[in-house]
Amino acid sequence: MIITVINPNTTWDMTAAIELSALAVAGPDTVIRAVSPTMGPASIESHYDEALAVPGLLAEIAGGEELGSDGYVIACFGDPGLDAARELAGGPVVGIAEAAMHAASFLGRRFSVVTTLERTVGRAWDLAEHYGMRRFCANVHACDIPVLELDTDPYAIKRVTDACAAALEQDGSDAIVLGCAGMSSWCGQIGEEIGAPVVDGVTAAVLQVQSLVTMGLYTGDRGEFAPPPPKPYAGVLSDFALPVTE
Ligand code: 2AL
Repeated sequence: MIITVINPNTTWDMTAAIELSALAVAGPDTVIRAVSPTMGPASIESHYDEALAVPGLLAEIAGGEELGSDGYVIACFGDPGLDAARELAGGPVVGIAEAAMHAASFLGRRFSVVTTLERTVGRAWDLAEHYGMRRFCANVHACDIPVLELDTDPYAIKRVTDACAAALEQDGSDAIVLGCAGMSSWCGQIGEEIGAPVVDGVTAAVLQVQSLVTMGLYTGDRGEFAPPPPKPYAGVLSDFALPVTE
């Protein structure tokens, strides 16, 4: 099967790291296509970034459909464009926040989320609420590192590890959810250091999509998630108008 893993920001170094995490867990019959949009923000850490990442992300879903992709992962912790992606894709689409929170709910009574900037905390809470995960979520903590500095600041892993250890302690939680795809490669190391389960959404989502595809499951398209009705789109979005079928 082909799983397209979309890093919805346009930083390809980050996409390459996400690809390695995905490959580390993908089954022998799974091909990982790790992609980034050709347009959009370099990182996603505001509502504005998130909104403007979605057109490029949806173009990648459309491209994946043309190539016969069996399922998709949206590899950004805000799960941008998830519902719209489900309208476009034939196969299942899973966001890393929803996959990580669901996985963490199996690991104890409550989990703590450790995200990047303080301003992303509200979005993580909104998603926990939206997914019915709020009762499992003890708290959401920021480590105050911008997304792109995760890769350039040599102390970033130490700061994130310390934030995870402090979150466990303060919240009395059983597990940690990493709140950014850019933290994916640190998951095992942080888990060893803090002595608690640490969930990375990239691997959780890849395995979730792989399971759904293996089970022959896909987004139901009889109602809300049916293909969007075709109509003209104006201006720079004119290419996003869906063709009239039949
Ligand atoms: C993210 C993420 O996963 N990718 C990105 O660009 N921003 N998440 C975050 N909490 O900042």
